[in-house]
Amino acid sequence: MLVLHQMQMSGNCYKVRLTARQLDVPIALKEYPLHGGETRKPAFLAKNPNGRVPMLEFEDGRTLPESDAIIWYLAEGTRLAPESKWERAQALQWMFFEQYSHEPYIAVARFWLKFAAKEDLAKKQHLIGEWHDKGNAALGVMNTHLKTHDWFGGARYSIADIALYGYTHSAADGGFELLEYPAVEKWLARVAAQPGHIPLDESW
Ligand SMILES: N[C@@H](CCC(=O)N[C@@H](CS)C(=O)NCC(=O)O)C(=O)O
Repeated sequence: MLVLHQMQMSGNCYKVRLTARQLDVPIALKEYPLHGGETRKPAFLAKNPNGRVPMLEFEDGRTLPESDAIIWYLAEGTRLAPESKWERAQALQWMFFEQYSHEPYIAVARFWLKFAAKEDLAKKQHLIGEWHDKGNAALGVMNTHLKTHDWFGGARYSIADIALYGYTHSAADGGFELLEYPAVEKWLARVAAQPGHIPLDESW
């Protein structure tokens, strides 16, 4: 069976659980503590030299890190993968956007504001303004797109939506005000209404 090395509260890991659940792909979970540093130890680094989860491990020993690569792999050839060459390129466009312009600010603000110890957050205080400015810029870009489109990867719900949902739905944890982005709020509700949807904290 596939094994997902993960942290339950990570939005990147949630993307993989949500995709697997909606496609009925059986996976087992191996949980790592949020603050344990376990993924930076030699046993894990031998499997993913980048020292991060999520990482999918196959029965033959192959390993695949990076949330968006994993959900792309799981979705290939299924209803969650966009059908046409143009839609697949659009999905990739938004998945790269998520990794470069969205996750580094919205996920990082959430991690430090919700999960870090107060004394550690104090050392990052000077960065919060930049996280919020750039995260709000990303939410604004999404809101503009969603004024004229229902989804991010073409005509229907796909892994591009899952990639962006991972941290957008929990952005309030990082101090973002989603009421300012009404088209994003409506899209969040559409995603949550998809068959087989599970919340981030649902046990496996
Ligand atoms: N670009 C990666 C980011 C992965 C990432 O930042 N993982 C975090 C949890 S969300 C992690 O493993 N943190 C532990 C560490 O950095 O030691 C992805 O999308 O999978």
